[in-house]
Amino acid sequence: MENDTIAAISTPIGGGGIGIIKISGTKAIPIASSVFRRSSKTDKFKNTTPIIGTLFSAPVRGTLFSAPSRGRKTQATISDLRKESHKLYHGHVFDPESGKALDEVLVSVMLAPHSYTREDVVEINVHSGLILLRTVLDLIIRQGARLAMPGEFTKRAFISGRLDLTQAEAVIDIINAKTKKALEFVNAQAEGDLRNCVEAILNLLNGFMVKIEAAIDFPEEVEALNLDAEARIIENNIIGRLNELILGYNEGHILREGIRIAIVGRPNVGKSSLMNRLLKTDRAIVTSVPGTTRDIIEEDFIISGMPAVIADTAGLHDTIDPVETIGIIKTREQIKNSDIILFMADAVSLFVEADLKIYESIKEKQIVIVINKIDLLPENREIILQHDLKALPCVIISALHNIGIDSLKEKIKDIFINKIDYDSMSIVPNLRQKIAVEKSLEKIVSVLKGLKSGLPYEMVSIDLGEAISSLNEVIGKNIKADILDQIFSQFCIGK
Ligand SMILES: Nc1nc2c(ncn2[C@@H]2O[C@H](COP(=O)(O)OP(=O)(O)OP(=O)(O)O)[C@@H](O)[C@H]2O)c(=O)[nH]1
Ligand SMILES: [Mg+2]
Repeated sequence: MENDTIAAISTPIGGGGIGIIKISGTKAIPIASSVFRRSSKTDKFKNTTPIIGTLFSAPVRGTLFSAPSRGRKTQATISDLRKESHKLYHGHVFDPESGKALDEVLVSVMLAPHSYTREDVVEINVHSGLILLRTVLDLIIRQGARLAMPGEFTKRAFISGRLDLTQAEAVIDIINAKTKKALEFVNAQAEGDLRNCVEAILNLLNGFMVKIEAAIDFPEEVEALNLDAEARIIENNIIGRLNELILGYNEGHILREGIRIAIVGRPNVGKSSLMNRLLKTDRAIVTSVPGTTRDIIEEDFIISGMPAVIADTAGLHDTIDPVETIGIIKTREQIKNSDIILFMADAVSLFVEADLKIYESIKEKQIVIVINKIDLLPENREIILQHDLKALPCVIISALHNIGIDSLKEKIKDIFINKIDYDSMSIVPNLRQKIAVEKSLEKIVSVLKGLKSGLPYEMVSIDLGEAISSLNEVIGKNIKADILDQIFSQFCIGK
């Protein structure tokens, strides 16, 4: 385990009452004590005291680069801060080189192993403000701490065994939760629901592995091992549970990450204009030249209170232009990963041969037909769609003149709500976990097939081993270092 001491600003940058600098590691307490002068009278704040109330009910005495005024202050010693875990101390942070106080602060101390990282942790609550926070952080770094990498505190919590990987990942999801329901799921995950489910499955698979290995080592005992009955237990208990987890992802990811919407259609029908209208900004370039958008433009936004990710795409048509061709390949990829396709056409030409070709390639997806440029049609002109398209939800708009945009939002909201079956959702894995569960399921199906077809037990045990190792990956057992780095790099610095 890495044992250098790390530090970071743990609160968001920007205006606010308090900013927190977190330090974790063996040198956390020596570093904190070297820059902290305790108030002699008011050193007994317990961690049950509301921090905001305490910090702001006390008059602010020392401010940035000014000397503290009244009250006796003594530099904290290491043994002072080590006396008791989970205790708050009041005083001032000062620069040991100049002796000048930087701010009036509250310092909380959590001693190993009773902390988030299971190391000694010190949190310095300063008055918020970017310059002050950076100045204090620089000071801490000068005293021997290293700037923490994104997610490094949580990574240490994982490495020390305080959290399993599903719980560590739930931490990032709690921070990023976009809906109340998503927060419920990830809180359940932080409590260990996914880990418990996966561990129960792993217990059964590990037990099965023991029997398969016994069958390899003691062929004369194969009958007594009754592997057929064991295989039936696996088939009846595990396949269904793994499928439920996969379904949980498919339904729940909308709540976690937002519904994924792609605007798709021929060049020049007004896709980028609609994107800009929905985002209420000029995000995408709009021109009258067909083929303006070459790359996918993706943005998060809230649509009728629901989280969404919307993508403007390159117009689909036959082209030999190499740049456009790459854009079209990317559009096809985007379509695959989208929950709703806004299939756009021009009200004047409506759906021509080229549109119908596009339709053939997206018809398996959830489509909303969007007829744009209605302003170019004389009033009361009827719009008649081809047979197949008639059955699809359809909205008539003018992206340019802001007509019909609210109806389109309502339609998307209806689809969003219908897509979510709250009652059937219990555990909602993330994409990484779902992929590992899928791999495991595939291998378990091979195991069962192998047993039925009389495959040698050595071969069956290879598939079973892979099924077990994929599930271990979900909870972070024996996981490769590069995968861990990739997971924790998605965190913000300071968590
Ligand atoms: N009259 C009218 N013109 C529109 C409307 N929406 C877009 N346009 C115009 O149509 C042209 C193309 O618009 P874009 O939004 O760039 O179309 P696009 O589908 O993104 O085009 P590509 O990126 O080339 O695929 C521009 O001149 C827009 O001003 C509309 O509702 N009415
Ligand atoms: Mg465009």
